Amino acid sequence: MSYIAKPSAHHPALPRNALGLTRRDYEGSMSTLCAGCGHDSITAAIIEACYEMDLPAHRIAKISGIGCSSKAPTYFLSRSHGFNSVHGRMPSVTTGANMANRDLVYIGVSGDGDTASIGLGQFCHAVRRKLNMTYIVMNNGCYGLTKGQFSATNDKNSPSKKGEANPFDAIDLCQMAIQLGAGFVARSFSGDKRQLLPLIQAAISYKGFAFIDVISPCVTFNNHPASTKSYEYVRQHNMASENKLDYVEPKEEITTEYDEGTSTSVELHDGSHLMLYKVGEGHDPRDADMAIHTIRTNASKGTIVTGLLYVNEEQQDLHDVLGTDERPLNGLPMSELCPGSKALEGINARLR
Ligand SMILES: Cc1ncc(C[n+]2csc(CCOP(=O)(O)OP(=O)(O)O)c2C)c(N)n1
Ligand code: SF4
Repeated sequence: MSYIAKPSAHHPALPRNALGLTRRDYEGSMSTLCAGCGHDSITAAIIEACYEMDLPAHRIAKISGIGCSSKAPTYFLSRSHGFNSVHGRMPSVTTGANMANRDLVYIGVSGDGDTASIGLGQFCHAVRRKLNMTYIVMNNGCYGLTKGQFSATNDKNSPSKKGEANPFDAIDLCQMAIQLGAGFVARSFSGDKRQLLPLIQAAISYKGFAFIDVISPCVTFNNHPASTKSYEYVRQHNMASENKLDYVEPKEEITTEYDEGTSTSVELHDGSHLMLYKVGEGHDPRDADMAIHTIRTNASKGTIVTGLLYVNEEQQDLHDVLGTDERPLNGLPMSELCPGSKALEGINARLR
């Protein structure tokens, strides 16, 4: 309940990570979302990921738009920088923050309404600019906050709770992200923490644009048996339910315990690895065409492919592309930021 504050005291014997912090230190306020909302499970996975990666909370910036999903950052990482922006504008706010301070870890949280409708243009440009961020869409196929209207990711054959038909084809954000040049594209399910956790960890380690579309059922407006974004449907049609993913930090020894030909190891920019066990039959996540083909052929059979769909191990991020200074802009001294009136006169003279 929203009026119940979380107790600040916690058991002294709680396990601690390398920074001496407990999981509680990575939490936020008490959730005000409906009990059973998939978004809360994603919040739990983000908390676990940051705790396990020993991330200092003050080096993280969490940014969102508007929606139940965009409220979620309030419920994790209360010690981090946070900005709850305007509907669909999370990508541009994140771009500005990232340009000013490239040293922070950026976690963007959005909804399918926030990203696939009002924020679609912003999403496209963040992808093509290869912004170094983790972009998580909490995808429930509806506008939860405004009482369950269809969103643009709702499947055509998936009716509303009252049986109203959806006349439009869905936008598949993963396909779109791959086509626009995202370097890391994954799909998961809020009810599959075992899969979601290593994907979030790998996305945070990835340098460049990392996108995770998480099917996250809205228990209040879109969790009826006919909905393709319901717990029941996703559990029955999730192609990766037998798969296993492991995130291996750079400092840990990389061990292999899989059969040749059924798994692969993806190296991320910081030297960490994402170990993939049986990701579909013969699916190579380095092949963008194969990733799109896999998503499309399975979608036509009503199957949702989850796991790491595509990764570009060589991707440059926006700062590499623009050749910006290695140091964050907000750390440069005034003498470098302001070259002086002589330099300005030179620039003005060139424009005359
Ligand atoms: C400019 C603007 N237009 C419309 C709205 C109304 N509005 C608030 S949230 C929302 C959609 C939320 O859906 P989604 O992003 O999928 O998040 P969910 O609530 O389902 O998690 C809309 C249309 C708004 N807040 N601002
Ligand atoms: S309305 Fe739906 S999306 Fe919003 S909190 Fe409730 S269950 Fe979650």
